Amino acid sequence: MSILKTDSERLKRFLTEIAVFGATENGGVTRLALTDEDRDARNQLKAWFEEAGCETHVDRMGNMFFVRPGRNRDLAPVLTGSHCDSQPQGGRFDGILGIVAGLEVVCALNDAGITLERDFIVVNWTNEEGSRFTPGTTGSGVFAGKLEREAMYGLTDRNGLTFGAELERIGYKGVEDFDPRPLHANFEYHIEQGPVLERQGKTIGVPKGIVCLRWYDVDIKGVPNHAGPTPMNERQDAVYAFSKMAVNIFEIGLASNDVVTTVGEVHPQPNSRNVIAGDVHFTIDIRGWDETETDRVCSEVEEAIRKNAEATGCSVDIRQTWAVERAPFQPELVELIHEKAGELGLPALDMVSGASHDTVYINQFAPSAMIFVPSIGGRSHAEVEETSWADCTAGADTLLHCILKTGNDPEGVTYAMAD
Ligand code: HGY
Ligand code: MN
Ligand code: MN
Repeated sequence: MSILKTDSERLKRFLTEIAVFGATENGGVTRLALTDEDRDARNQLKAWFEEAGCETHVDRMGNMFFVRPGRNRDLAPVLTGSHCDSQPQGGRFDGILGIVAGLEVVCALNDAGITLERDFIVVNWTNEEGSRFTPGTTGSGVFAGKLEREAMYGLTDRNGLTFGAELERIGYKGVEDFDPRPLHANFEYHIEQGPVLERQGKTIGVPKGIVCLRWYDVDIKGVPNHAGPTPMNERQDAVYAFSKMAVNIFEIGLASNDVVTTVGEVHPQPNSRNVIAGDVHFTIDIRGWDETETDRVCSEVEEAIRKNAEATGCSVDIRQTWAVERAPFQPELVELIHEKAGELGLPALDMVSGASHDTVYINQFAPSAMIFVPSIGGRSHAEVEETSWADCTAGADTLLHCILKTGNDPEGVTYAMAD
């Protein structure tokens, strides 16, 4: 008997049609959390899942749970899902692939007339990216009890709009506390967002976990002055101070064989070509698999910032605004992904996830693992982000078989939490 497969044309249609919401002229998407584009994509997902026979639950963080009923609804459900929001000028696959592949699994099971033993839930987690409202993985973080809902409602974007008001405005501030826990197993399917699978010629990535992460917000204060008459040796130039800090931050990351350091946002004030900047606000993203080395790098970065501020006559305020511990995945589920990829004839590779995902929090209350597929050129968080349709389907087939197995686990089968 041939092995059950997903429908690649239907998956391609889902991905292509959902990419319309926030589409950019260069083939990417800008679908920031809680914008009209996010709302429209959410509405489309809801319509598709309900057409496929799923129940929809929206919790108070706007997390959307699409439930495909199983035979025995008292058993702990199996979960998949990811996020619908994107980066500005982001890619058409990051996050959304995991949700529409979950939809395709629902449809493939429907086509095959299969009712799983357990409920199967596909989730759209709110604000994974953290670009418009910081921190990221807000929906999953509140659900995991690691972020405080009222504090998240108070987050503001650059225009002073709050998370809570925007969630209400788009109509996704749910009133119920839908909570399907305990969960039997969670698989998040996602593009790799790096170069490893493509360089190694592998189709399925099987991360052992997600790196730990530290986010900083830094404010430099210099003295704003005229770009002309002010003598060079009398300047307290916040952009000059920032530039020296940014070089150090990059080089500290370069020197570490595990940790990466990124300055993503830079906001000089008044940002005028003939004014010496008085203020610079910038952000730092630091990640590594080894928590001790990551924290050592954080200390070295903080020290370099202070040293450069002093050397340029500026003051500086350094705040660590987010920290997430490393998420090791459930070894039996990691093994299951390898087993299912093998049955499908798909070459698989053990790796670490350098990108963070909602599973960094889901992993704290459900046995979890992730399925990766290659990013062409290793590019992501950019409009050129691309994964071949064949690889998108290969990952969806792997997800289908992981859900088929765990969704039919009889009562009494359990997976210990990863330690
Ligand atoms: O930043 C991340 O790693 C995720 O893609 N938001
Ligand atoms: Mn993502
Ligand atoms: Mn992302």
